[in-house]
Amino acid sequence: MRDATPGTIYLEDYQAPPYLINRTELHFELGEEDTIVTSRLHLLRAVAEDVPLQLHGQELELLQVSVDNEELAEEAYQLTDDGLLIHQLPEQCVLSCKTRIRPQDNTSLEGLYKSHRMFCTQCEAEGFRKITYYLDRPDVMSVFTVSIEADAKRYPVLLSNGNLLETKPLDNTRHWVQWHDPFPKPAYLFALVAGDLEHIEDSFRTAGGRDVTLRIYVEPKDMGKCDYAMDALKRSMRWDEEVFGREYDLDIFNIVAVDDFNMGAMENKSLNIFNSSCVLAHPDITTDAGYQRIEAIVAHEYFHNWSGNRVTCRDWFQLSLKEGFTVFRDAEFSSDMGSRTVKRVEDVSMLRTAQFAEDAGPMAHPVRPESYIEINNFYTLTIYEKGAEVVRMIHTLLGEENFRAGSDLYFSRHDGQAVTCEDFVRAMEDASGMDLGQFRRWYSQAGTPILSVTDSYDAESNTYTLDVSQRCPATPGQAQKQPFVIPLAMGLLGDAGNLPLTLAGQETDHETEDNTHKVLIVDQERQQFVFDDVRERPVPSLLRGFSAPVRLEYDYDRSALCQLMSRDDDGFVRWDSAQALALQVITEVQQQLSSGAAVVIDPLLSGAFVQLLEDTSLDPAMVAEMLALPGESYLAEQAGEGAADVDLIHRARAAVKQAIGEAAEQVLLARYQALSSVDAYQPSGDQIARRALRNSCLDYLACANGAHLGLAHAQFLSAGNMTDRLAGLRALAFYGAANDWAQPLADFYQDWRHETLVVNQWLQLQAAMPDGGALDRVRGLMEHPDFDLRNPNKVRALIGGFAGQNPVNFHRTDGEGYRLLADVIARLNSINPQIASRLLAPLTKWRYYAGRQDMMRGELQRLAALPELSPDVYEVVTKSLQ
Ligand code: 0A1
Ligand code: ZN
Repeated sequence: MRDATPGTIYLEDYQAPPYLINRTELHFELGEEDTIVTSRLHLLRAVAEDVPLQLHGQELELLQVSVDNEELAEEAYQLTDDGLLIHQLPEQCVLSCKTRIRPQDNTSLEGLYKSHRMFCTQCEAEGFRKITYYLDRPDVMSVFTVSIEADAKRYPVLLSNGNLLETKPLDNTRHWVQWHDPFPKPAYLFALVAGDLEHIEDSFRTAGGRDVTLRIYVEPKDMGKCDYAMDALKRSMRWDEEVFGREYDLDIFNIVAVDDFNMGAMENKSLNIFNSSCVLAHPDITTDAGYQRIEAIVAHEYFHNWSGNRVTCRDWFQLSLKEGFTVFRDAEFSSDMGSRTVKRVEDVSMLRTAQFAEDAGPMAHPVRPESYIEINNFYTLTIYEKGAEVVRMIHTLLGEENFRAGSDLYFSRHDGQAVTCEDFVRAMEDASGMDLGQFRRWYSQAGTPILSVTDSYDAESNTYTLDVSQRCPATPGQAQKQPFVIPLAMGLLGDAGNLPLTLAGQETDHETEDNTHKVLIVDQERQQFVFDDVRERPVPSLLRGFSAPVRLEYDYDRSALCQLMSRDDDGFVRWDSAQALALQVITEVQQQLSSGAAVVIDPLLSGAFVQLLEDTSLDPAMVAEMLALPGESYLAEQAGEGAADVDLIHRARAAVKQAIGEAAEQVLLARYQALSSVDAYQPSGDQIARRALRNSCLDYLACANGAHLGLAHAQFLSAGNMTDRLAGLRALAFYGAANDWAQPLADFYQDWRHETLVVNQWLQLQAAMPDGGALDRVRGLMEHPDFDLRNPNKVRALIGGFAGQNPVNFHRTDGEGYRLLADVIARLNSINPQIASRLLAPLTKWRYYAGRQDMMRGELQRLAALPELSPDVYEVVTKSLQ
């Protein structure tokens, strides 16, 4: 917490570090009252002139400081607000600091802290400075040797990065271990864990023949929930060898699960630390979505070993260098493990709902930001997901082979270095010979470009013309934008299927297998593409596979959407057309409701959905995705600033859903019955797909007709896995009355109260229920013995669930929803600023909500006026009010 206004840090001010730390030796004496950390930093001055050394440090008590074993007199150093300043150091020396910290009081969960009885660390981005004085910046890479001593009974397991060198009992009740990591790394990848943990063990032989010991450490209560993550880890290791040529580089790889963790997981070198919700799995407690998330996150953290650890970031402005690339890698992995189209649809759906909103809001920033106040606020969907889209576009532009060559060059050229996004792009250019000059604007310009397409057909000359233009709305600090390079993947749909494509002035390439698919390069404000030899007026299939993160504008009529939905070659376009059709129908119903006109729901939509349901040759997972109506927050975003009416959106969407449920009742029932399964639960693609469609049928049925709540109840009672049990409970909770859900919710809690992760799902479901009692229920649950403001998972489930997934109650017209959120943020500001700041997101969208803007702004102003605002909350609140 700082009193002064937090300052802004700029990319253009970057300077290389004046000192290097070749070796770092750390000794930890872990205790219940305090923990003593002794460091020995082998320093080397990197500049000619004698500059003072400014080490970062926060919330540390300095006990002793010495240079080359000589204790420093007090006048030789200076403690500053955020660190330690030392003058007149020799060019090369060993600086030693002894500091005292109190991990048990550290509620920010950054640095060294306690989760239950376990000690653990989270150092990214700047947590290491809460452990000891250090050059806590990613371009200072050092070889770490770490010794830990602790009570042997309480903390039998003592872990850090790299290889275990030695362990010994001490002559009291304590024991001692030493770890050594041969790979130089920045401090943000340091990790330490101490606790009474158990583990499962497996091994993996790398392509090069190295045997790697794999372990997953958990609290004893969680021992039965590690197998799936271990399996996912081995599959990730093999996949990275096969697809990216990346092998693991040490003899040991550890994962530890902790219950108190700010994010999903952390890629510390050879000691990944996971939020328990992202690693522990069992059919009794984990849903299918949970299994898929675990697989993706295990892979993501493992892939960081190369994209992040071996090659790291020069500074935090380059965060997307490791995150965008690694998200691209984990998405490719998940696509290869399951259905590529379904994975793409899930990712795009999230990107368009949440990242587009971020890019249109007050916190919008480029994939490579130019300034920040608090770096923790920049672990965003833009850095991660849009960053991955940028890498995906490079992949599309270069093609598979060149992309792989670029990746190989990047890793070999920069192994052991801390580099920039520019270095990544240059490696891609050098390996492919392609000029990505203009493409670089994706890194520097914020905002979602709008790609506007019109077309014309000339039956005389058999030519079809696409007129394409691009523009990008202003974002904070960037009023004008230059044109982007937008790969526009497309095809043309004719009566009998996709048509062959011949671009005017270009030779037809008869050699290529697929001449019905093209990637047009849009790189100017306006461009025209003329196709020859088009024998009929086609329906354009645009932005196939979501080939660029843009908003596409093309005036499709409903029959064209139905054609694309049922017949286009591209699975993404089929899904997107269903979304567009549903969006048109829901928007029309909104207009009818607000004008008082009779509500007429276009039967074209239910007809198209019936067709989908009747076609048993389709992948059930894809059908489930296509049946999912656009979410309420997506609809609000589509309405535009000042135009989103939450209640109207809710009513219109519900009416459309009900109409579909009624029109498709018979086929919904038939598929619901036919998709039931007696097989033992497996998180396999096939089973997950069947459950997804079956539960989507249940959702429509329960929504359309109270008589079907019995199905939901029966499923809730008889389900043999958490996916089906929760889907039954959710249908009761969303579409039933209190006497339908009160008892099942109470029973669910009784049955699962011993499983924290299930209790969190129980909290989340109750927070998201749209009934009028939601606000009071959430208030009540905040007093529940199982709720804890210090545990980020619980806060995310209950408070995040309410503000993010319950629009009608969060946006209550009396403003009480906003007040509840702001009150929680005010309390969390001093407990855990990172989580407090993340919870602000729904309030930052105040510009969209008709009739609510003043109330939402009012809460932001109330927060802005609080004394001792953390930099995290300060940054988001002030930028949102600008
Ligand atoms: N680098 C991790 C995520 C992570 C980021 C920040 C954290 O604390 C501020 C913690 C974890 C990843 O991408 O998985
Ligand atoms: Zn990551």
